[in-house]
Amino acid sequence: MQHLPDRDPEVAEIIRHEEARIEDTLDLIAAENHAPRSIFEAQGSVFSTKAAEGYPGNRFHAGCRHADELENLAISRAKLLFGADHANVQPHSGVSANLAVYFAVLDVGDRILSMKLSHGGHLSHGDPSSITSKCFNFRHYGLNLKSERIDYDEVKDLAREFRPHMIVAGASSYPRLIDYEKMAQIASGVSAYLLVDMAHIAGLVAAGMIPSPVPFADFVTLTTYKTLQGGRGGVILCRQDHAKKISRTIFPGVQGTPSLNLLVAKAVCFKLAMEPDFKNLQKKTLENALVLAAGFERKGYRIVTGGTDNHLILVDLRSKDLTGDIAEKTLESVGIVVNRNVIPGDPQRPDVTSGIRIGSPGITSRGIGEAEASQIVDLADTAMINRENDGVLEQVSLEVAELCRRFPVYKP
Ligand code: DSN
Repeated sequence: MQHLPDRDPEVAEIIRHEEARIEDTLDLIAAENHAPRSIFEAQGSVFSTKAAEGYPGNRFHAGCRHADELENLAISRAKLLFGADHANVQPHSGVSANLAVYFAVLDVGDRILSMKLSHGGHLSHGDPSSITSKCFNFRHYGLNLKSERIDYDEVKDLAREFRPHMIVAGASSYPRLIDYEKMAQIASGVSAYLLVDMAHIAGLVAAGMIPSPVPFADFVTLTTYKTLQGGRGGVILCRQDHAKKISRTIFPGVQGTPSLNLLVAKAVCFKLAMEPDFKNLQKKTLENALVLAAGFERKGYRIVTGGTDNHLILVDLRSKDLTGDIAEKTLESVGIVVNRNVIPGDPQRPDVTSGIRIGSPGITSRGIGEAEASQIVDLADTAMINRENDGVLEQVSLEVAELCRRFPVYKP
């Protein structure tokens, strides 16, 4: 920071504290990651103030020559990265992207079938607390409570009964792969559109580490700051025949001028995601997730679905007489950052929960490998079972701090 400390020391100080928090803690929040500095430079560029309503070649503000170049570049990179016919890179967020898809091809009151939030879905997939549920008529499929996996026969039966206009696949806390081909068959059987929300797993898909929904879905939405390791923002991928409707729904439908500074970061993120280092990072992200799952299982925790195929695990804490809220607070007190999370069929309230969700992207991005991931399990377990023992918690904090020092997020 060259200018902010003079102009606004108070805010500069808060930013410094956040930088220190990031360096000094282990980020195991599955929805987060550490972006390279080039992403922050892109986000903080002069594009921050440009108004550019519309699309390249057809703007409602003058002076958009470079904005057009930038957006065209981001679009072509997104299409290449994901093998998509069309990309809209303007959504401010994943929720904006999902809203735009719903409104592009559905009428208010139309029926949508999606995974329920308490089984791993997302707020914007029609949770009663989300505006999406006020506009559309949602019904939800859950997981089979025995296998804790999607029961495609149940989804098919529900689809036949409910006759949705759209089916949504994708989740924010589902540790397994989704069979997009099956979902597409179910959708096509009832003449419904298929939307896949791959916000969490976009980086793994981009690197070819797990199957892509793009060949099977009418629409794919994603965010760029999770496994994809870019800055904030959303993207919609779709078939060419839906492109015009999506464009109109994003602008002027649900957004005004795009956040061009975020769009610069998206362009950079797509380029970085095509490089061999990124592929390697995503591979290690999967490997670390497996180590975390096996480690917690060895310590006597139940892992929802018995393991993971992606970057996250859901740990059922009940065998340790623990709830998610207490585990989250205890772990944060020693520098391990996770979030409490409901598990399928959770008897606890959503603000208490019986589980924690743990993701491997953040630790992997700072260079942590399998040996240290295993050490993190030991440290987390020691903290949770000794949560009332200040001496043990102090010792765990010191070991977490040492790990953070050995694996800096941002090299000096
Ligand atoms: N979707 C939220 C999550 O998974 O935590 C954050 O974007």
